Amino acid sequence: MKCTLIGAPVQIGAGRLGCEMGPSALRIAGLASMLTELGHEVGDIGNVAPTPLKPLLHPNPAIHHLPETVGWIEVLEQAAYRESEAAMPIFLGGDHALSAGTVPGLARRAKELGRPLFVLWLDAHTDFHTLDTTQSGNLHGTPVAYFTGRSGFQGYYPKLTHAVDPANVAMIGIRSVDPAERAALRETGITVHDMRMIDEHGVGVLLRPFLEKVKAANGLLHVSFDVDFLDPSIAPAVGTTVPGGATFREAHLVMEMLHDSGLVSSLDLVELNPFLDERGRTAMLMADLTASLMGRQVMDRPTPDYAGGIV
Ligand code: EXY
Ligand code: MN
Ligand code: MN
Ligand code: MN
Repeated sequence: MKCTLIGAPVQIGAGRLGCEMGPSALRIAGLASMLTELGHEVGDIGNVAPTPLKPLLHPNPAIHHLPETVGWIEVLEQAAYRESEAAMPIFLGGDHALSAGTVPGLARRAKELGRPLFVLWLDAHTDFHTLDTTQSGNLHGTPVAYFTGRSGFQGYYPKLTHAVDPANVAMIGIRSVDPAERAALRETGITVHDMRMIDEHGVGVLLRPFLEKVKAANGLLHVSFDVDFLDPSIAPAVGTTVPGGATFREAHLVMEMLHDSGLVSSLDLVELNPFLDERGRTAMLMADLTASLMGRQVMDRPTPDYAGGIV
């Protein structure tokens, strides 16, 4: 499959700096060569830059970096629409505010193809705040609210011409939701599988019906993968860690099932903060999980360096 890496070094949506280094860390982790070894034709357009800043001021005093965030959303909506014409776009983040750009651009492409866009949100958080409800003012907590058409963004974020139907969104890994988000989520058809559900039923049982729904609708599936979906013990390089996340095998099972479904048409890899990593192990895990998404089988995994220990 043809896929294109698109660097999106957005960091001002997060509460702490560092995601700007995410695209480089994912490239250094060897993502492109891992995908090439799987037989994919991998392109890399480098990093995009935000469109020129507009003077924007929102009454919520907590909000910061609104003009720059809007600049990223605009450029990423254009990039997602453009790059999805001939290849599978893989966005290298950058914080999760970038998905406020990628998802609408992909929804525009899907509309042109006459197919609905579905979104699988792998995250500890629901990212369902509006500009009025966010208390942290960190705009990486808003993308799902924006691209599913919640009010409160008009006049600030770009006009949403292609929204995603909330019924086409499923979230897995949720374990940190603010009261305003919880109240709003109840009003929508978004499927939320929190970690309790995963513990009780297993991630495979929860993911399968969603994949069947996408297939039945002849949909395109966008996967938005936030590092903090994973348990902090295996993925420390993220600024919003929440204990009790997905294990190594739960995460790989999700990716293996997604590959087998043949439904995935685009991917965001977000919230990697290399400043918080330990010798690049989180970046390498994200690349490893992407390889599973792109077809690497468990039986084909490289043998660990057993000789690296005491002989
Ligand atoms: N809900 C909290 C807030 O709005 O600040 C935490 C958001 C974390 C968002 C990260 C990207 O997933
Ligand atoms: Mn900030
Ligand atoms: Mn997120
Ligand atoms: Mn998160």
